[in-house]
Amino acid sequence: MATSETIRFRVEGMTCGGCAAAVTKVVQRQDPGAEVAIDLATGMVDVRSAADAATLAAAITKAGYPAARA
Ligand SMILES: [Cu+2]
Repeated sequence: MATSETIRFRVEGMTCGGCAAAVTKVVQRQDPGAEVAIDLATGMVDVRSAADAATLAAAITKAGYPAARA
């Protein structure tokens, strides 16, 4: 298993706790053990996970929140 690392994403379109919860759920669908820290004010999302960064960004984007590695 790959080593967990913290990956930072800049995510657009998150406006409230519901959005943050949705993004968290999307990440944890990719990796149930992922730790997700979201700063709504800046749109920054830190994910501690062994999942692939590009895969996570694509999943978040597909859920309606355009995401790119920060
Ligand atoms: Cu919201």
